[in-house]
Amino acid sequence: MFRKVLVANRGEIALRVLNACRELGIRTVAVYSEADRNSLHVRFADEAICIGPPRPADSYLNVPSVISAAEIADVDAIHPGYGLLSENANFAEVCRASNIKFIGPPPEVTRLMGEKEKARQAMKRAKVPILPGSDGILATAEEAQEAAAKIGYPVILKAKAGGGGRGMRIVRKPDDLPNLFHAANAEAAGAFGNGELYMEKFVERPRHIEFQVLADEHGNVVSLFERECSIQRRHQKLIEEAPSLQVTPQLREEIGQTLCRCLTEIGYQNAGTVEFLMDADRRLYFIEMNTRIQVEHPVTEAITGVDMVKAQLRIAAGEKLDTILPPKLEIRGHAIECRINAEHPQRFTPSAGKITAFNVPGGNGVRVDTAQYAEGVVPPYYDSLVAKLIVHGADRKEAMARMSRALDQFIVQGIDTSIQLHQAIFQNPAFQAGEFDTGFMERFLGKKPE
Ligand code: MV4
Repeated sequence: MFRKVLVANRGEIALRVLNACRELGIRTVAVYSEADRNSLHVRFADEAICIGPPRPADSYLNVPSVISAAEIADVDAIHPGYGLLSENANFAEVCRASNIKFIGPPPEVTRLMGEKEKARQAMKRAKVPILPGSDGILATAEEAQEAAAKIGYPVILKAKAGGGGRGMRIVRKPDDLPNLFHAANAEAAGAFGNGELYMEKFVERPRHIEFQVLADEHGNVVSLFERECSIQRRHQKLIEEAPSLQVTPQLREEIGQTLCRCLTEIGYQNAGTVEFLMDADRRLYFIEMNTRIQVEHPVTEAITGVDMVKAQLRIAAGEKLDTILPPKLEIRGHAIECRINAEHPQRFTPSAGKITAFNVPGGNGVRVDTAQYAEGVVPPYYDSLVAKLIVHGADRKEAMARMSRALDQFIVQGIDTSIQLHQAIFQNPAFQAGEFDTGFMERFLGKKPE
């Protein structure tokens, strides 16, 4: 096992990784920006190194600064958490060149999955279901029109380098295609430095369902089942749950097995998430893969009992999955996560400032992952996530009741948060019945007064 690990992140995920290291007997090194001097990840690490000014580009995203800290502290490995450098293949390559183990997949695999059209073709070859779409990159609007005629409208243009919904355009008729092609191309070029586009059949009102996988460095891959992530606003997830009510045991088994085969073939390693869209016929189609630990991993931890961050560390140290995981993985009960963001309840603008009162709920089946505390400060430079509230119950009904009571007991004063929004969602009959898709929040917010 590693002797010493550097955590290249901040906030709740930095604490989450530090905790896993501590429990495995690994020494820890935190890095922090000038805005995070008083953060808990600095306090709870064995060592902490300041790596620069508050802006992420000047500190947490600065590869030479992070690598210098790792070399000065003489660590064996770096855990990138989520966001920041976690899906940066160049960073993983620099780690490799510096003889520091990057806790994640090999850079070649990260790069493949970052090129969405290539990832799609790789999945197709391995018989993972994909949507009808273009055969590779579309060079011109004319080529796009030909592809759309074959696929059938509506179609969606997506950026090869994309993610997060940027550089995407829905096209409903041939006449609209040229303008939308050029708009998507320009947006993608601006956002990713690469304007290349591909096309898929557009799924109306899809559900967003993702499969969690773990892969060791000996060719073994397991599926830790799915999460339902349709409750989102502007591509930011708000609530995640597992299992999905829409996925039958047969479909879960089928997709899980296909993914294990496919990811072994690709040479995947460590934790990963495979995103699917579910259409009205409850069929699943691959859209993209995330090559990192995700924000919502605790939902999977709750239903499987697997500590995924410890698993990541043990995999990266060379252990085999059969020594890490229980002999048989099974779904136990139902889990839900609410992301508590520091934001204005109506305008959704970030709400930075000092937290004056902070009460975290607890009790049976309740988990809170946060790096915040009373008198703590939410700086304006970073992600607005202040806490994750995760509940686990025998079934969805118990988990829902548990979440409602835990939200009532979660007190954050001094800044605005999304707690009231979550309370309102849990009162909604469609949400309670599990009847929702990725358009739920738009309809929900549209209906409300103000
Ligand atoms: C789609 C789609 C419908 N049809 N692809 C949005 C972000 C990117 N990761 C994929 N996205 C979508 N791709 C086809 N062929 C609808 C979306 C989409 C969406 C997907 C998942 C979660 C929320 C979403 C919100 C709007 C659109």
